[in-house]
Amino acid sequence: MAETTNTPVTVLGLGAMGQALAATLLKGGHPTTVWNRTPGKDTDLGAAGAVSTPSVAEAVQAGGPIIVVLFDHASVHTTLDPVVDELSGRQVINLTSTAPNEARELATWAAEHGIDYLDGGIMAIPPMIGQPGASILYSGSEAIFNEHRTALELLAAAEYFGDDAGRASTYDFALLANMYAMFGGFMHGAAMMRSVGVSASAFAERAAAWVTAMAQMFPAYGELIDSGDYTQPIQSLAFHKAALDAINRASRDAGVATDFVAPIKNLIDRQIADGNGALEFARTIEELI
Ligand code: FVH
Repeated sequence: MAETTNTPVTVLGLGAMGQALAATLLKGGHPTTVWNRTPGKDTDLGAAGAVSTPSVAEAVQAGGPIIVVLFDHASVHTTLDPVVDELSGRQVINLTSTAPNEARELATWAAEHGIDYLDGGIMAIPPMIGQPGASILYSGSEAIFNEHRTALELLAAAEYFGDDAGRASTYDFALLANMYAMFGGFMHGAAMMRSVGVSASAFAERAAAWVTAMAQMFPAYGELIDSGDYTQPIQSLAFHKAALDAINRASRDAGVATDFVAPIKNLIDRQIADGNGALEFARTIEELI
């Protein structure tokens, strides 16, 4: 069924993200009903035309898809379990960050109760919602995705990854793991620069440019990893061991703890101990699986 901007939408959860999503749906012309556990987070949305309800049961009566954007997997069950009968035959789009198996559990729970379920991983922070650069990754019910794609695209670029409800979340968490390693590297670098009187702000621009340039290596690493042949290294494990050992010494001299870089050094050291020093650095992935 093709969607119109008149399609009503319910948003459960008015944290920073829920408020951003609801405000964008309202702006896009969707009659929007909102609910939050703690009252008082609906003031701006109410002024913008949202209908705020005191109970989840009333919120879901509004019709249309129900977007859930709560703290975690447990809070989704706490919120939806009491209204499970009212949800039968309805469409739930869960944008709460849940681990892949938690998303799959919710999809199974939904199916057992006659609820159509789409899971989503938000790759954006609240101010990015409705702006270029934001994306939301979906998996689970293709019917929900297709029917409401226009509304979903209002929020962020929308991409569908198949009927395994845990797949979008796997992408989400894989990308977040990438992000946290990158942020950790920045903290370490900024701590080193502080030892020579350079501010983190001054370091930030240079670090961003460097990380952007180095990210160009991902496709080459991807090809190597997929081939499973590490015998023609771009740079060997022995090369990277020398670099990590030097970073360790430099950090120690600067009085900087090595907590962020130690895990990667440990992985390389283990590979070297196994006699793989001449092989490609990307072989470290084989230590993880
Ligand atoms: N904010 C962000 O940058 C990230 C970006 C990527 C995706 N995440 C995920 O989105 C979910 C919601 O995030 P949020 O930013 O809205 O989070 P908070 O502002 O902390 O709001 C949390 C809402 O959850 C409600 N809540 C918490 N526990 C319960 C519960 N047991 N029962 C019912 N509701 C609950 C909370 O209500 P209240 O504390 O105001 O009563 C808020 O509405 C999240 O999964 C992120 O990982 C955002």
